[in-house]
Amino acid sequence: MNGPNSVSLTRFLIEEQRAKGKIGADLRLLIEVVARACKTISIAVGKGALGGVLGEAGTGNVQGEAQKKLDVLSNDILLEANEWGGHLAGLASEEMDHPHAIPHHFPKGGYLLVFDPLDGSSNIDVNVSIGTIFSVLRCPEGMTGTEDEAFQQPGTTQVAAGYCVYGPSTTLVLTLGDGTHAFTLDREVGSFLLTGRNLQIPPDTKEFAINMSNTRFWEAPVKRYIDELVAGKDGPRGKDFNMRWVGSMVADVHRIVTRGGVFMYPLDSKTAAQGGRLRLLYEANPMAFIVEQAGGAATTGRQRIVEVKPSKLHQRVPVILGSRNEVERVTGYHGEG
Ligand code: P6P
Repeated sequence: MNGPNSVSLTRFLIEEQRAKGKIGADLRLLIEVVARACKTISIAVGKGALGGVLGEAGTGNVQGEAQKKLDVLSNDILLEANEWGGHLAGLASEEMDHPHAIPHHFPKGGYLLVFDPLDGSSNIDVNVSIGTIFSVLRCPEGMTGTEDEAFQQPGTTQVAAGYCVYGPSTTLVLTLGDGTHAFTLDREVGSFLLTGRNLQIPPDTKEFAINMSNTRFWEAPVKRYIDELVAGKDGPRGKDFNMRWVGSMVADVHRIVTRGGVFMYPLDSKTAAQGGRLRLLYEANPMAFIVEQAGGAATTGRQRIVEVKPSKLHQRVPVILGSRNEVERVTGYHGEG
């Protein structure tokens, strides 16, 4: 609860700035504005069928996916929250074909915000956890922040990344490049309070997350790895494993950041033509930054996700992330061919 020893997100950011001088006023404002937008989204999500925001919006996005009303609403909330502050040069989103320019009557800043406003949309109408994922970049010299190319930076250049999971509690997980930290929304006060400092993902696990219905499409190294997990204690791993698949990356990653595990949406013959299923700039890169800062690992199966050089704004990549020893094992299998 919000007591004398509770640390709000604002206090955390100010104390980090005082101690390490790494969070200037613009970045602090950016994080606080995004957090405030997530509170607004949490309220809209929480209304469910009573809010008149479930179901399809009747529009489609650049991914060729039908947009849910909450997808569009969440996107608008994040745009409106971030336009006036003077901290951004531009914004990009899963729901927009190209970057959104800061309106001329507002000042511009040096950061770029790229986000998936509401990930896991297929779960919205069935009351399963969903979330917002965001990544903060610097606008490259000589660019305005409205070009696709301004956002096409490898994940190693991220200044900050986070997600907000709208579940039984609303929890913001954030990295500014110095550890991964969790803040839970105190709904009575309306503040995010620090509930986890320097989260550490256990290097080993007995829990894996993958959509098993894609088994027939997997590459051999993934098939080998999953077969070994399913073989359990009678197989080469000598221990039993458990499986979870929420169908909402934010929920699966939050479980892994909280108690360990490995999450996989690997390259398969179904998604090979697009390069994978999940989007690099606003799903894979922020989650990889968060996971690595919590001691985990994140690869495409063939390289660190954050070292992929983007060539398109909505580029897709394979994703294997979580407990380091498991990610290294399955990545090693890829290296063996
Ligand atoms: P599938 C949600 O649409 C998403 O982008 C991720 O959040 C989730 O992990 C994945 O797709 C689920 O994909 O193929 O299992 O429906």
